[in-house]
Amino acid sequence: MIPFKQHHGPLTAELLREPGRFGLGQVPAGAVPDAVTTSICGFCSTGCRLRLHLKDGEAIGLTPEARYPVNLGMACPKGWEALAVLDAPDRATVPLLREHANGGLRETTWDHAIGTMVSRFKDIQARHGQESLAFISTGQIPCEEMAFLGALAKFGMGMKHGDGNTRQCMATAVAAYKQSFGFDAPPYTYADFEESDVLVFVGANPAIAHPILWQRVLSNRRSPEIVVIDPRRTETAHSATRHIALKPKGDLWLLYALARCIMDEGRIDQQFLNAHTSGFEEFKTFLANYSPEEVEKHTGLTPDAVRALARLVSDPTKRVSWWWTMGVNQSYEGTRTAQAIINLALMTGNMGKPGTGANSITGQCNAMGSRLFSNTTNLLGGHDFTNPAHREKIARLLGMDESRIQRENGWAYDQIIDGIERGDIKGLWIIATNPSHSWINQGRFQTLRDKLEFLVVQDMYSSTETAQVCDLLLPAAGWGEKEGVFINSERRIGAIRQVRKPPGVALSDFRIFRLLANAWGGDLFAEWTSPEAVFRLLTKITEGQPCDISGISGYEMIDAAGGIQWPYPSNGPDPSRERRLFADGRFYTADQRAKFLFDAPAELLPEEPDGKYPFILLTGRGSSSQWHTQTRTAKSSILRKLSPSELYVDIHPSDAARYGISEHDQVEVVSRRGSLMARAWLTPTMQPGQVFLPMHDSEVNRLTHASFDPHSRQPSYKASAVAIRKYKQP
Ligand SMILES: Nc1nc2c(c(=O)[nH]1)N[C@H]1C(S)=C(S)[C@@H](COP(=O)(O)OP(=O)(O)OC[C@H]3O[C@@H](n4cnc5c(=O)[nH]c(N)nc54)[C@H](O)[C@@H]3O)O[C@H]1N2
Ligand SMILES: Nc1nc2c(c(=O)[nH]1)N[C@H]1C(S)=C(S)[C@@H](COP(=O)(O)OP(=O)(O)OC[C@H]3O[C@@H](n4cnc5c(=O)[nH]c(N)nc54)[C@H](O)[C@@H]3O)O[C@H]1N2
Ligand code: SF4
Ligand SMILES: [Mo]
Repeated sequence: MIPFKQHHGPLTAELLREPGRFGLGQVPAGAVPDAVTTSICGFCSTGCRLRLHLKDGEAIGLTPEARYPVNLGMACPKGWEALAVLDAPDRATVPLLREHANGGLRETTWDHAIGTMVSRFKDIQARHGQESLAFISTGQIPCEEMAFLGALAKFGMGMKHGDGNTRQCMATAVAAYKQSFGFDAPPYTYADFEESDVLVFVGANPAIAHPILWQRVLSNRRSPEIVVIDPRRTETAHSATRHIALKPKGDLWLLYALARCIMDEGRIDQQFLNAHTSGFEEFKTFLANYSPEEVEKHTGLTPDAVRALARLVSDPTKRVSWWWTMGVNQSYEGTRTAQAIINLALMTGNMGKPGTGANSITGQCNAMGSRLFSNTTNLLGGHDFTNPAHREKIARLLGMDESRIQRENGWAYDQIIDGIERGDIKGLWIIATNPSHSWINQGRFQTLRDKLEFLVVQDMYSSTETAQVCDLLLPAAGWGEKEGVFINSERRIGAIRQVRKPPGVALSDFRIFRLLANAWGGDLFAEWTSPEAVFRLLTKITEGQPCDISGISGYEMIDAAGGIQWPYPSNGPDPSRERRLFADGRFYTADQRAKFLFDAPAELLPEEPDGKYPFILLTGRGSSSQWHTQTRTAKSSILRKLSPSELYVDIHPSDAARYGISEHDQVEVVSRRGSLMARAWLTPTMQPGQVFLPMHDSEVNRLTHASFDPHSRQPSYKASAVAIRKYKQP
């Protein structure tokens, strides 16, 4: 059989324009809808709005909304298929409980499930201390639900440690913005894709991962230069005007060399620097050792190529915008890399104006919401657990005693995992994430299962790798079966609606949290009666913060406005439909100046390739129709058709020749931690010495090497040492 691998960029672009090819997105023949409502898509952070066509209150089809300022009538394959993935035989329809360690999961009632969870968790706390419970949350449930979860776990149940899958994803951007700007504040609006003269994508593959944003780039009428900095010649790089094929993790060296060239050639915006930044003089001194010649061995780029790029991104007649995602965030030095991008935007004055900015594109549909409301890294509403005034404010607004709020930050994801290994964490609650597949160096994660006395998983599907090993599965409603708000990459708040009944006795995460809050005891959550009631509470909590949305009265206002970007304070909000931050050059730091932050890059990768493991393994998104661990997208026959039918590994033809590997051969990919089998896909889009695996296969994270950024503690999924060999049947 010849394995199938798509060239998704052009294909997707073609399909986007021909929605007729997606049968399921549309209203089936013969069915006549009697009403329409709207909802933000529940996959990626683009935040496209969909029109749901209803019959008797149930959605029977959908179409992308033409007048929404985000997607302008477009949707990618996942959006079109959003309803199809709800009807799957492995939906979790009833609570499942493992009564005995070696027994199977058995159906039970909600009463028994919730009662058991509460008694097991309380028993663990009584025997091992308050801090022996932890939770792992998500960027994929609405703000109201994640706020409820974070508040219930921390203030209600007294957990100190809780983190989310956003640690795998956005933690670096959060840390970088907080340190540089004083608040986690991506400054842009999507119109900037169309307003730029030069767009630089660093470690980002939007043609695959944010296809509708990529369509916005393609509709830029200013004949922009589009630069893609990525070791691979990705679908995005193919359609860009310039591809900078740097060495993996050569980014920090390259970005410093660019800054050095810009400084040497006197192309800085001194006026902006003087008025709105601090630390530039120190940065100038630091740059002494970063000439393009000095960094060449780390970037793999010629000094001429670096100088030419430096001229392009510092052209004072051009609007230059910088965009980054996981090629930057998922790195052991991601925070400084993101800040090196911020530094370049600042020193060239590309900030706060149309078509500019140092812009992190978010990943999951509500990762931006989790950054403000998950109550994990930040206290609710972008506040700080260690700040007494913040604790007092939140306690007052929630009508509770301040002593319920932890005074210190809890552990990050990897520290929670270490805590399990040490025996400090005995009970774990995982909501809307699938770490047995997605966490780095998964083998280790899986061995920790037995160290937990009680593992609760709350998911839409009972078949996920993590659900399979839990003690209690709480069946959750998914997107389309509940309501709330998401915040997209450009800080736009949009509402999702219930258009389907959850299957069986599955409940929305919101209702599950209510059941738990009641069963746990105390009356902290008496007012948390509905998602919209909680939304109103959250708007109050943000008052006075950079993300102040106290001017938003409720869901109706959001819908009518076409989504609302934060900030939207109650006094004098700017009502424009598209708004960017920092137009006035005032940042959220104490002196209102943006900070130049920098550090010397590491000389070596955390796991350098060597004689035994000579290749660098890159991982990432494989196609527009696959979502992460595939619990959802694998359920649509159309999305399955648009995805590769087998796991493949991209290899440069010269490497394949050296190892006697031919196209479509079975290849073993081996790291110090594990191995897997994949079909060889020989492609010059790879550089020699590097191979690529899509993250959607459950085995890929067996190989990855766990290293972390010291500021953000985000895992470095994109640089592990591996070997490849042609598989020979024994
Ligand atoms: N179809 C689809 N779309 C998605 C998702 C999905 O699962 N499927 N997930 C969503 C989520 S949560 C996220 S976070 C985003 C992720 O969106 P992206 O970050 O765009 O996706 P990735 O493929 O993970 O990584 C981007 C690129 O980083 C490159 N890269 C690897 N190492 C380096 C390096 O050292 N330097 C540089 N400059 N580049 C490097 C990789 O080659 C890859 O092309 O996508 C979102 N959209
Ligand atoms: N090697 C490698 N690994 C990676 C990455 C990489 O680039 N390379 N990327 C990382 C990144 S950026 C991310 S974001 C993570 C993603 O990793 P995960 O978060 O583990 O991936 P998902 O498949 O999105 O998992 C979401 C889970 O929530 C369930 N779910 C969906 N909606 C709901 C809901 O409304 N309620 C409940 N209760 N459950 C729901 C889904 O069924 C699914 O099981 O993967 C990370 N892992
Ligand atoms: S681009 Fe993202 S938000 Fe838009 S339809 Fe696709 S998955 Fe949904
Ligand atoms: Mo992500």
